[in-house]
Amino acid sequence: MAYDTILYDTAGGIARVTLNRPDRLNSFTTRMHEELRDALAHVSADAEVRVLLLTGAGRGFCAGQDLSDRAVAPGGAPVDLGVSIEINYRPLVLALRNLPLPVVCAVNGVAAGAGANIALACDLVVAARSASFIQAFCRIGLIPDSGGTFFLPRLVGTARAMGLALLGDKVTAEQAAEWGLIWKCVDDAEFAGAVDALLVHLAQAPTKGLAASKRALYASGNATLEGQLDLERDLQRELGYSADYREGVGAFLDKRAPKFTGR
Ligand code: T3D
Repeated sequence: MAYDTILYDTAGGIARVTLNRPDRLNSFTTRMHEELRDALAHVSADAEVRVLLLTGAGRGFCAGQDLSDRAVAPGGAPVDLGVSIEINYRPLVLALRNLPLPVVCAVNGVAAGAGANIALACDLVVAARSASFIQAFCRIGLIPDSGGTFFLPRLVGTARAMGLALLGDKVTAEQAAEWGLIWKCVDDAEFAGAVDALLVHLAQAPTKGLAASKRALYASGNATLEGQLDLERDLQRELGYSADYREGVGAFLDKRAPKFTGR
C-alpha cells in the first residue's frame, strides 16, 4: 500500500511511523487510519523489528480526529461516531498495546483529543518541552476516547483525570512528566537525539523480555495478586528458555556487554 498520510521506514531493528499531515497538525482521517493499520501489520509481521516509534511531522504530534473529514454541521444530519471508534480508534489502540515489542511515542508538539490518547496508548512516551497534551473532547461535546477514560485515571488518578476530561486544559510536557502521565520531557534541542538513543537502546535489548514485561504490567490493571504471580511465573518460565536470557547471564558472568538477538 502506498502511504499518503504517514511515513514508514525500518532500519536497524527500528520501525518509524510518522503521522504526516503537518498542515492539519497530523489529525486523523479515514485514510490515515487505513495506512496506520497497514503499517502496524507490517511491524507485526517483520521479525527484524524490535522497537516501534510513533511521532508526528511538523510542529504538532496529532490533533485527534480531523474534524473536517466528515459532514458535521449545526442543524445537519447526526453522524454515528461509534462506527469510527469501532473501525478506526479501537483497533489502533489495541494494536499498539498488543505489539510484542516496545512502542515509543515521541510527542514533538501538541497532542490533542485522540492524538493525546493514542500517545498514552504507547509504552514509553517522551515529549519535547514545547509539546502539550489536551483532552479536547469536552470542547466539542465528546468524551475522552481512544482509551482516555482508561488511561487517565490509571496514570494520574481520578481527580486529575476528571479535571483534564471536564475542563480540556492544556497540560505542558513538563507538567505531564511531573504527574506521571508520560515517561519523560526533554528539552527541544535534545529531543531528536534523546529519542534516537532510546530507540537504539531498545532495538538492542532483549525484546522477548521487554514484551513480557509490557504484557504483565498491562495485565496487572484488573488482576489479583495471585493471578499476577501466576502470570509472572509463566512468563518467567518462557523467558528462561530464551537465548537472550542465556546471553544476559553469560555476559554478566564473563564481565562483557551482552549481545541480545531478540530471541
Ligand atoms: O469523530 C470521530 O471519529 C470520533 C473520534 C473523535 C476523536 C477526537 O479526536 S475528537 C477531538 C478532535 N480534536 C480537536 O477537537 C482538536 C482541534 N484542534 C485544536 O483545538 C487546535 O488546533 C490545537 C489546540 C490542537 C492546536 O492549536 P493551534 O493554535 O496550535 O493550531 P491551529 O491554528 O488551531 O491549527 C493549525 C491548523 O490545523 C488549522 O488550519 P488552518 O487554519 O491553518 O487552515 C486548523 O484548522 C487545523 N486543525 C487543527 N486541528 C484540527 C485541524 N483540522 C481538522 N481537524 C482537527 N482536529
